[in-house]
This record gives sequence, structure tokens and C-alpha cells, in this order.
Amino acid sequence: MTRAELIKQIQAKKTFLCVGLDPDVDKIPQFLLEEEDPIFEFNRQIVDATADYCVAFKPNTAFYEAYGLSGMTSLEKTIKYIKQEYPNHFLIADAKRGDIGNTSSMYAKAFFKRLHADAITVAPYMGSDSVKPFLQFEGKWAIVLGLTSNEGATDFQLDEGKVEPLYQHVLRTSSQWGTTENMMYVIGATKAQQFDDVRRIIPNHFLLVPGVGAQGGSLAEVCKHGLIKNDIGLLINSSRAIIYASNGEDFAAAAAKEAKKVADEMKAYF
Ligand code: OMP
Repeated sequence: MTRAELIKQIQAKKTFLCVGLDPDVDKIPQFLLEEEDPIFEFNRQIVDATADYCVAFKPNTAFYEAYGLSGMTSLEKTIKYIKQEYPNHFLIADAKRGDIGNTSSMYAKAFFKRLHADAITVAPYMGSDSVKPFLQFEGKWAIVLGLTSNEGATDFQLDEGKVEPLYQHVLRTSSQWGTTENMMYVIGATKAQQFDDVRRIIPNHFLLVPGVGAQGGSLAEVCKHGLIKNDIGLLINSSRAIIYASNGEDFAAAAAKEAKKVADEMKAYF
């Protein structure tokens, strides 16, 4: 999906919500465990219920890898279902990969060619040759970890270093490796006070912003400091607050209600 196509969806639906598909068999409604593929069935119903309120879905691969072969089958089925039923939704494989060049090429092949994801999250620690293989695919995106939402972001990313915090060095350097058409950055919603600095360095890149909902980040603060006029430039992810809004029979309806609540808040920015 191109940047123009993504912006078109955002403008048409007046939402920039990304629903995170992080299924945990201990948390999904227990009656689903009778299904042949409980994870896929859970995802299918969440996707159907929330698709109107979001422009992107983000399965985090850990929640599938944890169940071995059957988990990977659920992931593949979920992506295939979204691509078939909701072809205009942006599909992010949240896998946080990055390795020496030839290995990164195989990761890119796995997620772009085999699974048909539009984007993959990438850890930039190993440098340019670990990220560039993800930038070789027309219409596909690498979403580089810039400033993450977790507490440990202070260990390295926010370290002031010699000249500037490490995450700023990462943004400045890595933004030269690709373009605003094939690279985005993860910037955590819990780091709203850093968004002005982020936008100073990368004014035009799309940002994938996890951390609203369960992690307590503020949508209003992120929008105030991170929005790009007209293009929006943000994909705000929420996983647990939406998909586990209820674990009863009404779980899909409850997820739709939560997604709608966030989408309604987003309408103010159009
Ligand atoms: P909730 O906290 O349940 O909304 O989930 C957040 C999702 O975003 C999880 O899949 C995380 O792994 C992911 N995430 C973060 O929470 N923080 C980050 O800095 C980066 C990510 C990510 O890359 O998506």
C-alpha cells in the first residue's frame, strides 16, 4: 500500500486507529476454545467488529509464535482473511526483526512475500544493512523502532549520549536509508513529551504509535505534538483495551464499542 493510498483511507474514514491483534488463549472468551482454531475465530470476529473504525490491523507475531505451528497457522489465516475481506486495511506484522543483510532478506521474504503483510516492525540496532533489505519491496514498509513505549526505553534510547539522545541519532541517521514512502517509525504514546523533538527530526514520516489504552498514553497529547497537517501522519495502535473489552459472549460488540470510542475522539482532528 502506498502512502497516498493510506492517507486516502484515513481521510475517507476519518480515523487513524490501528487495532492490535494480540490474542492470548488465557484471555479470550473461553467458549471459543471449543472452536477448531480459537485464535483465528477470535481474530475474525474482532476484525469484523472493528474494521469500520480503523484503517490498520497489527498482529504481534509473539502471540502466535507462542503456540508453535498452530499459532503460525492462525496468523497466516488471520492475515489472509483481512487481505481478502478488508483489502484497504493496512496490515502490520509486528515482528521486530533485523539481522545481517542476507538474514533480513529472508525475514522480508517471509513477511512480505509469504504472509503478504504491508509492513513489518524492525529493530535498527544492527544498522543500515539490517534494515535496507526491508526497503526493497514496492509498496511495502519498514517501521523502525524509534522511541518505544516501555519503561526500558530510558536504558538506551533516551540516554543523552554525547550530543543527543540515542533515539534522535537513530531517527536522524536511519531516515536517510529510505523515504517517507517506505519507512515509518514506532514512537510510543507514553513518550508524548518527546513528540516535538521527533517531528523536528522527521517532520513527514508516518509514526506508528502504540501505548494508548492499556499503557495509559494520551491520544490528545500525541495528536497535539505529532499530527501532520492534511496527511495526519499517525497510526495509533491499541490492542488489549479493545480486544479484551469483554471476555463474554459480547466480546466482539464490546471491542467495536471501544474502537468506536477512539475513532470518535479522532474525528476532531479532521
Ligand atoms: P497494548 O498495550 O495492549 O495496547 O499493546 C501494544 C502493542 O504494541 C503490543 O503488541 C506491543 O508489543 C506493541 N508495541 C508497544 O507496546 N510499544 C512499542 O514501543 C512498540 C510496539 C510495537 O512495535 O508495536
